[in-house]
Amino acid sequence: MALFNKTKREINAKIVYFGPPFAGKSTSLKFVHRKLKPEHRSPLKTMGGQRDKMLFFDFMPPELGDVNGSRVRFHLYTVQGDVATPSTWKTILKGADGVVFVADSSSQGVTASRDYLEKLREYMAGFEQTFEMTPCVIQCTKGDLPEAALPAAMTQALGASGLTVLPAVASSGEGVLQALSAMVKQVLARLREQHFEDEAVDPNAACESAIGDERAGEQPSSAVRAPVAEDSSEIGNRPDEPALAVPSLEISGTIERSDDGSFRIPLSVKYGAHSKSYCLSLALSAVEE
Ligand SMILES: Nc1nc2c(ncn2[C@@H]2O[C@H](COP(=O)(O)OP(=O)(O)OP(=O)(O)O)[C@@H](O)[C@H]2O)c(=O)[nH]1
Ligand SMILES: [Mg+2]
Repeated sequence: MALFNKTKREINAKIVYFGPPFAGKSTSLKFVHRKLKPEHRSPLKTMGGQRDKMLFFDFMPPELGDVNGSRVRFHLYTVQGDVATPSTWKTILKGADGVVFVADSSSQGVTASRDYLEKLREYMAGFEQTFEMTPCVIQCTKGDLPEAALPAAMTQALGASGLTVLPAVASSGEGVLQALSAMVKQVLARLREQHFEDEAVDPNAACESAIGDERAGEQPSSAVRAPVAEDSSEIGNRPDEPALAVPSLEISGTIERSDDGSFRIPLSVKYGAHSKSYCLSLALSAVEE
């Protein structure tokens, strides 16, 4: 769910690139990063160990305009590596405002893509989310390979009718920005329904206008947020709150260890007169010195 930073008048929306191993998730994310003007995006960052390495950055093209007086920053995430565990994916997917499902449309990739779309539905159901609530755009990669399935065939094979299904070649970048643009458009439509009813923005401008010279050097930009709790959008988003109230955070119970080895830390977030409970899942992996 989008986070609203009232002080900065910024809406932070999270988009996750999800899909089967080797479908082209990392290639797509890196392509988007290269194509954005450096002044509009953060550096590309990685976090985590050998197994579940997260790849992420954020961007905020000025041409997108205001949403009810606030600017929208999009945070893009994926997990790198074919061994990402369900708990890693669930952590990343939690609180997502949209998912770009990177499907592999090569003849060997269709079955895995169908299975992973099913997994995605399952994970989202665990957060009580559906594709009606959290939009999903399907980017069919490897369209350059012989015998690759066309989007219509992928829609049928994946059981994805009702979703936007677009062709792409991640390795050349063809179709990658179009898929992101469709995603951004759907996320903005949801934001508008949820919180912001009278903004006038051009969602198509979000990606296209931010395309820059990929040879340009990186500029420092704003911090990238970590994956956020599912309904943290409520924090600081109430019209009756004083603008300068500062949220406080405390551990509200006993830290437990889950079956998958991660730690579950119960947290209480207080904001003005409001209080909300969260659970932080923390997976630790050793870093070789
Ligand atoms: N021909 C072709 N190759 C692609 C395409 N997209 C990705 N690849 C290649 O497929 C391989 C896997 O791409 P990645 O971007 O690493 O895939 P991924 O989904 O991030 O994979 P994991 O992180 O391992 O799950 C790389 O060798 C890419 O160059 C495409 O559209 N066409
Ligand atoms: Mg990858």
